[in-house]
Amino acid sequence: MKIDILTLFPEMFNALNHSIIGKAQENKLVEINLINIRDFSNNRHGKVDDYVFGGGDGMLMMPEPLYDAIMSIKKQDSHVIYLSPKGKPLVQNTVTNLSKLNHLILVCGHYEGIDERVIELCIDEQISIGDYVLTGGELPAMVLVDAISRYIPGVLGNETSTKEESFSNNLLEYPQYTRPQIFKNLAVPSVLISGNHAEIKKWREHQKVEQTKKYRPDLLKK
Ligand code: 4GT
Repeated sequence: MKIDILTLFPEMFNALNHSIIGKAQENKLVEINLINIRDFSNNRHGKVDDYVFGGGDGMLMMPEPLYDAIMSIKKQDSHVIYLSPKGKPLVQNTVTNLSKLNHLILVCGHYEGIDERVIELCIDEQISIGDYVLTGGELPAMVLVDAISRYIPGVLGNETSTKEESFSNNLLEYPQYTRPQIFKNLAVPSVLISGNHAEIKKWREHQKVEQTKKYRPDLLKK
C-alpha cells in the first residue's frame, strides 16, 4: 500500500520510522510518502494560511496550495481522507476496509483547518479519531496509518494474529500473563498452566465476555 500524507509539519511523522511501522517501511510493505504543502505555495514567502472570511480567531489553510498538492498526486484509484473532528468516528471495521486499498492520500489540517471548498472538491471521506479537538490532523493521520498497517500482510509477525484481538466481533481481549507464576502474591489463573488447551480456549472465550462487561458494556449492545 502507498500512503501519501499532506502536511505542513512532515517532521512530526518521524514517529512512524520506529518499531513495527518503521520495519514495515524498510520491508516495503507500506510506502509512506510525506508531502509538505508549503512546497505548493505560490507566494515567495511560502504563505499557506490566511484570515477567515466573516471574522473569528485564527487562520485557515489557503485552498490553492492544498488543492494543487492533492491534484499533483491524485490518481484513479486514490482514496482521499481528511482527518477532521467532523469525520466519521474511526472503528476497527473502517480500518480493515481501508487496509485493502492501494493508495491513500491523508490530508492533515492545522490552525483552524482547511477551506471548505477543498473538502467539496477533493475529499472522498472525513475521519475522526474521537470526540475531542487537537491542534492538527497529524496525530490522527499517524493513528490511522498505524491501525491500517497492522492489517497489511507481513507487517505483524505471523505469530501475532489480527483475527482474535480486541474489537473483532465487538469483544475485548482476554487477560494475559507471563512469568513469574506468582507476582506480588498474585497467581496466574491455574487453567493457563494446566496444559489443557480445550479448557484454556473455553476460559479465554468466557473472559472476553467478562472483560467486555467490565470495561466496555456498551459494546455488548451492538
Ligand atoms: C481532532 C481531530 C482531528 C483535529 C479528531 C483541523 C485543524 C482539524 C486542527 C485539526 N482535532 N483534527 N482529526 N478528533 N484538529 O480526529
